[in-house]
Amino acid sequence: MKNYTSVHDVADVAALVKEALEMKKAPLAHKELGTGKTLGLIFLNPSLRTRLSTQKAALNLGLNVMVMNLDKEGWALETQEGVVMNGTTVEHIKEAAAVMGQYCDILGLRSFPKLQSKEEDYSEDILNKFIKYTGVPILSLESATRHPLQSLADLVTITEHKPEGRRPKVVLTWAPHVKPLPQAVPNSFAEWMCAADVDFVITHPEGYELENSFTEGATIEYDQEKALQDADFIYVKNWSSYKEYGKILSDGEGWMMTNEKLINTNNAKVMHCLPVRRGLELSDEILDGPNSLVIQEAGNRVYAAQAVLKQLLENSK
Ligand code: AN0
Ligand code: CP
Repeated sequence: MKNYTSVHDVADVAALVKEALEMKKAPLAHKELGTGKTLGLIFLNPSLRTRLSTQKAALNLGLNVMVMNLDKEGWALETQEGVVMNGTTVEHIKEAAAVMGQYCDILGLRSFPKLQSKEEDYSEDILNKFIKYTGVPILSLESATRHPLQSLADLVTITEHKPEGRRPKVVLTWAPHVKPLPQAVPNSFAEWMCAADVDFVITHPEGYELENSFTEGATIEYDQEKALQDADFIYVKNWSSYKEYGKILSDGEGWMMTNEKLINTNNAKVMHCLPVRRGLELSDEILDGPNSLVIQEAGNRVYAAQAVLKQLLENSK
């Protein structure tokens, strides 16, 4: 593995999940692997889980870690080619990324979409420029279109909790939100589920279809009640429209996940990447009740990151 930006960078998904589960059993088993090496974590957007779990994973592997909130603590970045920098941007991404590559052996980057232009966001311009100019392996901490560390932790969590002896049914269900959110988490979850040994259904109101390439192999069911029938896992997430790019199309009344909706499921476990809006995306009763896996899921972010960092370190030896 050279970079970790999507499921397509993973040669063997099942083996990576197994590696993460082994890390969970013995977190310090490879504590010499990162000795003398440095991981840089660059944030252009806020984070709680990704920031802390990736630091913890790195420390478990003996890596040094440096964290920078580039949006607040760095110079204003220019990302366009060939511009005269006589405006507000102070430093070009070409130099900034190349300089960070001088200090780090692996660089993690969080860079959300702006949700203004589909073409700009889906070109993954900032992520690709980091890959081009740093000269070191890049670890996505959520990019414009994907969140692969989250998706790996999600698959690890499903693997731990799945029923014995049959393929689990996993349902991704859209939920309401007050702010237009990226499609990165659902895109990424969908492409990982399509690569995993699960029956995968996506449900959302009309107009919230994800970009096709992420959902190939999934069943799309617009009726949430039908979709949830016999589910083993329900993955709740809001996203803004891809078609009418970055827009909120309706208030989504009736789409919040509640205990009542679990009745025709297989006593489904409920997941969410967090942060979650209580009483809007998910009811309090679910989050505080026995079917919620959200805390275990967030806990698994450490071992997902650790399995990926281990592979990046081994491949760069
Ligand atoms: C972000 C998103 O939906 O992509 C980060 C989730 C991990 N969520 C919010 O901005 C609330
Ligand atoms: N789930 C997740 O990535 O959370 P943070 O945005 O807090 O890192």
